[in-house]
Amino acid sequence: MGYRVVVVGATGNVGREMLNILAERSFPIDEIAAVASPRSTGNEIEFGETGQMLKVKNIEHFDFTGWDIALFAAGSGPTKTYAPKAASQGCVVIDNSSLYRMDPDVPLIVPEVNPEAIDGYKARNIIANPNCSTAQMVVALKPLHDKAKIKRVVVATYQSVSGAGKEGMDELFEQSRAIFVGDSVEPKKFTKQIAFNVIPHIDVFLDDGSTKEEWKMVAETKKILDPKIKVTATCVRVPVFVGHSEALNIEFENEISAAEAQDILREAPGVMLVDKRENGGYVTPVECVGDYATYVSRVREDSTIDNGLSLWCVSDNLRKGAALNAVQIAELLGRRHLKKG
Ligand code: 11C
Repeated sequence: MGYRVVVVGATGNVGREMLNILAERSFPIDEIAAVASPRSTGNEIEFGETGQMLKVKNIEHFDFTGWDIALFAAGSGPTKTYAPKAASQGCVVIDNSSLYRMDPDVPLIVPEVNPEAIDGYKARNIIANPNCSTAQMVVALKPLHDKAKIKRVVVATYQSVSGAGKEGMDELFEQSRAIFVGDSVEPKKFTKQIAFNVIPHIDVFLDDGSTKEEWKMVAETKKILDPKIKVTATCVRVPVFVGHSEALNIEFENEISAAEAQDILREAPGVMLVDKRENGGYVTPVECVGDYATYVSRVREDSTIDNGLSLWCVSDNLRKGAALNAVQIAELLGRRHLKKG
């Protein structure tokens, strides 16, 4: 016996990956519904590579009664209207938007890091999925924090355009083509040319000069991992289609050598250590696409501070950063709370 599962925002980058990953991981499903905005209603979408075609249903008329789990990848606007509706109709919402992440009555979960926090979901029947750049970072940080207690993290991100949705991917493709054929380049989704360039700006600016993407990495890390950890972030968009990269500098309370960190990371859940200290002995974003792991490379001691390490971390932002983490939350929910069969 399986679950009745709804994917809301099923036609977007993350919604499609949710369907792919549910199918890939053989999530126990009795019935699956693909739901989206009226614009996509009636379109057909494949449920992973199962051959099963799903007719997209209109979110405006969808009744969540009798459905067990809704994976939302719809953005904050539609989520604000439809997530509370689904939750009140008895369907547990796992939401990928930023809307509920900092709500004290909504658990913010990365299953490798804080699985026990899911037990608080009943307050609102909603569970939040973190921002992609936070998810991969905390997977890498957690085992190191357990060993040597992290005091402070300085992170610079190199975030792919798929984080900005299909429009972001189209813009990189179109601008690259335009530059090759000598056409003019018009930024639309991004604030400046993204092809052959980098842009130190993701999400809106805040009063202190940081951006909301940077704030999310600070606030979400505290909620998921440890409120005492200080994080400072610089988030940058780079001309990569899929896969976010991060350069981390970590200051620990206790001593930890690079070799110890490598041994810990080699065994850590969700982490794949690829750290050969030779040409090509590290992972780049194109190599992580379609994978589940958070790859860690370039682990080394930082001799400019006491107990400091630097490392490089790469993951598929549409998978561990979004859809995979949401499906892992659904699996965790099934194991701990919504047992079937
Ligand atoms: C990006 N991290 O790469 C963003 C996308 O809060 O879930 C995800 C935004 C979020 O643009």
